[in-house]
Parts: sequence; C-alpha cells; structure tokens
Amino acid sequence: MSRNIAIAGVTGVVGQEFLRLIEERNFKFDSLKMLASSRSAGKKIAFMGEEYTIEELTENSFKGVDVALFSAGGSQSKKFADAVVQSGAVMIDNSSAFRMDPAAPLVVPEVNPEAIKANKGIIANPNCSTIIALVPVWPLHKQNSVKRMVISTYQAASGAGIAAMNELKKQSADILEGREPVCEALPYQAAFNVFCHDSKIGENGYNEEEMKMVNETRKIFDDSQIAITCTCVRVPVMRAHSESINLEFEKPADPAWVREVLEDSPGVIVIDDRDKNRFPMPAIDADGKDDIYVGRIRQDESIPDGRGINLWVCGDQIRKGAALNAVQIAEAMDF
Ligand code: 11C
Repeated sequence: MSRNIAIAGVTGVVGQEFLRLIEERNFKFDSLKMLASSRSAGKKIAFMGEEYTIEELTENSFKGVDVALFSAGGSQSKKFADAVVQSGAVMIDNSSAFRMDPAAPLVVPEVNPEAIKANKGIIANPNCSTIIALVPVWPLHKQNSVKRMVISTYQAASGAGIAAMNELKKQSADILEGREPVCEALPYQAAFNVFCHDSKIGENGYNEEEMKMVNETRKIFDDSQIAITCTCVRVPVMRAHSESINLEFEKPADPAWVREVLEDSPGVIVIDDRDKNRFPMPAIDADGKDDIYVGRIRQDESIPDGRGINLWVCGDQIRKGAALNAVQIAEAMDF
C-alpha cells in the first residue's frame, strides 16, 4: 500500500513540528509534498537528506496523496476539504473547522482510536487544551465514571502562534530593560502577566477556548451529559500548557488509585513527589516532550464520599497538543 503524504502549512510552527515528528518517529512514507501559501512557494526545505521545494497549496495539490496533514488555519481547511476528499485522500485537520461536524471523527488516539475508521475523508485533531486534559482523565473515567470536571488552564504563548512566542520574548526583554512592551500578536502584555484567553467571548461570558473544551470533551468521550466547566487564561510560558483539573467521580476514588492507574497509562508520566514539593512544570518537564505530565494528585475533601480528586497536568502545546496527536492519528490509520 502507498503512503503518500502532504503537509499543508509546512512553514508554520505545527507544520515544522510535523516534519520533526515524521523523522523522529520513523514514520514511513513513499512521497512527501510540502504545501504552503504562494508567499512560501518555491522555497527549499532540507529534510531527511533530501531537498524539498514548497508548493503552493491549491485544489490540485492532492492528486495521488493518501493523507494530508493540515495546519494552515481553519479557513484553508474549509477551502480545501472538498479537494482533499474528492482526490481520495484523508485530511487530518489541526484547525477547529470540522471538530464539531458529526461526519468528522474527533480523535485522541489514547482515548477513541476506534473513531478513526468511521472517517469520511476528514479527521479532526482536537484543541490542544482538550487533548492535554483528556489523555490523563480518560483512563480514570474508564474505570470510574467522571460526572463533573472543573478545569482551569494556564496556556502558553505558542497556542497563539510563532508571532506570540516572539512577542513574549521581546516583551520580556523590553520590560526588563525599561522599555514599553509592544502588543501586536496578543491583545495584552504577555510578559509578567496573565489574561483571559485571547479568543472571542460568547454571550454566556465564556471564551471560545473554554467552550471548545466543553464541547470537544463531550464528543470525544461520546457522552453528551458529562458536566464540564472551564476557565482558560494565557500565562507567560513559551510552549507547554498547564491545567488544574478537578474531577468528581461516580464512586469513591483515592489518590493511590489515581496514581496507580496513571502510572500505567499510555502517554502519561506521573511526577508527584510531595516530600520534595516536586510536581510537573511546563517549561522544565513538558517543553518539547511527547507525554502529559501529571502530579499534585490529591483528594478533593469538599466532595462527599471520597469521590473528588484534584490533578495538575502539563503538556507541550505544539507536540501532543497539536502535531504529535495528528501524526499518531496517521500512524493508527490503515494505509
Ligand atoms: C491556544 N488552544 O492555546 C489554542 C490554540 O482551536 O486549535 C489552538 C486553537 C485551536 O490558544
């Protein structure tokens, strides 16, 4: 069987991470097309000992392609979805364009890999904050149903793209040297500050990131009833998100059980040393890594009958939160 791959948005942060992962994970392919906007078309990229020329992303880009990894923004995903599907390829889309489309499976391979087979040409990659939360929550939920989740995120600059990462660096230097910080990529000062996630606030007062976590979790868990509420903020961290997760289970759940389950769960590493006050840290543990780091495993004593647990998790936003999850989906496909 052939494995002809295309990457749409290859010059972006996630596009570049796709390349690193394909090489690191020895992802077998017969051909690789690097696609981007007309601005980048013609530029050369050296990859695995070969020189590739970036081609302009057009409707004709997908002839002979089996899998197209998309990270070129939601509008490009929508624009080219028909062309991908009509050419017989499967789009694995990192944008939010198709996540809530009932025809598109929304997949975290550690949670619902069986959904991949049901695709009709488009598979959606969830939002980074959702993936980072669900990798550790799912193995617990499988053994003892989670009835309610309360999540607070502490999101890195990378979620807003390379310009936001550069802005965080520049603002930090400017402030330390007494210069006025400039805000262009992000709406407010990111350095030495925390602000409400930079997505639109809906009529209910929640930002889009918070509602993505609610709606995507329900779809991935295939449970429209699970109660979930979120607060999402941006923090001055470069590329790994952190999340405080409060879980209310159906039956009693103690920290020893949580630790035992998570130590045995794919994609999860437990760092939970109470004596040394050593727990996951986004920049120290998760940055550039594949796994989701979990610690601060505590009983929530405010929930009756020992049914409440608190967790703290960190995961690299560009890796498991985006590119790695998409590459894992491709790895799990029969092609
Ligand atoms: C952030 N989660 O950290 C966003 C970035 O729906 O794929 C990705 C937005 C999305 O700001």
